Amino acid sequence: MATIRLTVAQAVVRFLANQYSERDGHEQRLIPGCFGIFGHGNVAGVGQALLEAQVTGSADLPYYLARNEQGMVHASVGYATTRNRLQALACTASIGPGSANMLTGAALATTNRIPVLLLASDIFATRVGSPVLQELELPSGYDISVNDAFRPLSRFFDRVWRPEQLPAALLGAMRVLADPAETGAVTLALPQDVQAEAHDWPEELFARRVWHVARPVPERAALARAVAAIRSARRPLLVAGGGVIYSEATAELARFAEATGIPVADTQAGKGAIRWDHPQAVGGVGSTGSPVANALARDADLVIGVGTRYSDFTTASRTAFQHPDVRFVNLNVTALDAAKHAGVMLVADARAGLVALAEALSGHHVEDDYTRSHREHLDRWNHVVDEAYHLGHQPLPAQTEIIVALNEFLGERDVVVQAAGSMPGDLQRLWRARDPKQYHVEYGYSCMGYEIAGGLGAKLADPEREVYVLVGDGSYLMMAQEIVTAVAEGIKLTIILVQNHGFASIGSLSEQLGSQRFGTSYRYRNPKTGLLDGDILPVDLAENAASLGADVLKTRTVPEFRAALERAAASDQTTVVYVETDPLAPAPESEAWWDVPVSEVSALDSTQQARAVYEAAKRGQRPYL
Ligand SMILES: Cc1ncc(C[n+]2csc(CCOP(=O)(O)OP(=O)(O)O)c2C)c(N)n1
Ligand SMILES: [Mg+2]
Repeated sequence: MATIRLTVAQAVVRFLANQYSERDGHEQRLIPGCFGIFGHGNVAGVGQALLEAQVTGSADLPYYLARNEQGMVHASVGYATTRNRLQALACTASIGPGSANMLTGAALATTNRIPVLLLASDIFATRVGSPVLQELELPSGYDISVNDAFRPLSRFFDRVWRPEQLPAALLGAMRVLADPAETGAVTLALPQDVQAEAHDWPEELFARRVWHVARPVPERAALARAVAAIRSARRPLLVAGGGVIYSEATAELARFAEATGIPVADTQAGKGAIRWDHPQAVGGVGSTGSPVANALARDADLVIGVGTRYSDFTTASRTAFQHPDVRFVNLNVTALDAAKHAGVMLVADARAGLVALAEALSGHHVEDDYTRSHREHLDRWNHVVDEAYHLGHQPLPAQTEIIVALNEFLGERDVVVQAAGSMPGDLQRLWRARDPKQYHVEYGYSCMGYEIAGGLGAKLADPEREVYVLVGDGSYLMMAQEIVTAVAEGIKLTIILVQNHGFASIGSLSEQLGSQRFGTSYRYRNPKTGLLDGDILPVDLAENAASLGADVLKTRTVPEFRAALERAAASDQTTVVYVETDPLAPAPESEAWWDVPVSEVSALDSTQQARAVYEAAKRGQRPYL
């Protein structure tokens, strides 16, 4: 057996450079690059291996230096989301806090079912010098390190204590990354001494390897059950989730909707699965959805979930579907999701499943009355949205006007990126998506700080598209540092920084729940009230962005904002368009609920009143058994 002598880290790099994924006959690199931040634990292991690969040309694994480890995992998720999970990036971090900083990113990736390979550096396998700097020393076991915290967050976790374990660990990691049902964060914990240790590897380890990304087809009996349920439904509603987009099943979804007349609502991850102006599209469903989709959901006797995990936002905390006999048919590549709400399980790839359903339902069409009723409702809603588009709110614009101006400005293939705050709700209600990859809102984990980093990854994955990041001031303050990475790498982002001096989202939620906007604005502490309701702080986030190397355009009105978008589009530099908005401006309602428990006993009137409202809403919650 021919062997090659390399360190463990050199072997990892060479192996990763030779992995490919394939779906529908198209091949691409499975791991086309690596983000990283070096420290002890990876600087002389994986870091040396990446350097050697670049200098000698022995392996092709481009390296991107990030500014925060959480940010680099977000960027990788942005990348893999854009590539429909066919490609993922690796992330290398130093031991202790460097790797621990990736934990939030791991949770985000796994929650959203997006692949990312985390190369977490670990304490010495030999333990000769223990405890090393940044080692968590637990009296209960010396083989536990901070990296064990990745176990519940990873779809695959392995710690390579010895070089001999590496080949199996690498193959296991690739299998999970490329499996649409299992994918998420994959963590390989690499002890710092093992990374630098040499070993004789079989040459075959580095052969070009292609991982087939499967499109499982539905079982015939399951298909028959699903078809029977759909044929017998009078008021079916299809809920399109992110799985439709990842599976590239949007054309098949449109055909299915046209052939059957079944209306299609979308989720946050699924927006763009159907064009907003498709005759069967009824907008977002759930807590932040459109009243049209929510009215249809309320009366639906059958919900056909395709590629959705039915988060509480989608089901309005299990109040969205109120028909006494509502049933579910769930087409999903993941059995976990297909089984939800005691649904008829159709475990399959979204595209393969939709094709099979369309074929088996040939000639079937919902009654004309049903189609007519939702069309009228939709026309009324589109009128409401048009009005929200041009509110003319004074003196500061409403956030909805900014979103809408952006929506109107964006080209068909341009991308909007968001994650947390009040914007995902406004976006789900108002955004008119014209391309499956236009709406990039991370709302599985809804992580403040994803926006800029995720946008960086999205742009890296598809440089031909213009990427517009919408970020609130709170989220900007949590994680703006990847602007520096964008500037250094010459990756152009247009970042719209929406300043409203705190948490418009949680502020309004707090008020609604009787907590009086407590602790949700970024203001001076007021000596009179003892609360953070004093003057506005002397904080200039526009200057902050400029200090990170971005071009900055400050705007105060919608026309100024539009002009700034024009200038940003004409530039090839990362540009921050700064805009102040009124956090109290009105926005159209979803007419749907979200379950956030209110204190059962309280000395505050506001809380008692909110509790009464909460208890009434809670009675509408259904188990869907
Ligand atoms: C990392 C993280 N911490 C806390 C939260 C809870 N949270 C959701 S939205 C929000 C406020 C967001 O503020 P900002 O970005 O300014 O957006 P706005 O609400 O003003 O639109 C908070 C604290 C979260 N989603 N993510
Ligand atoms: Mg804010």
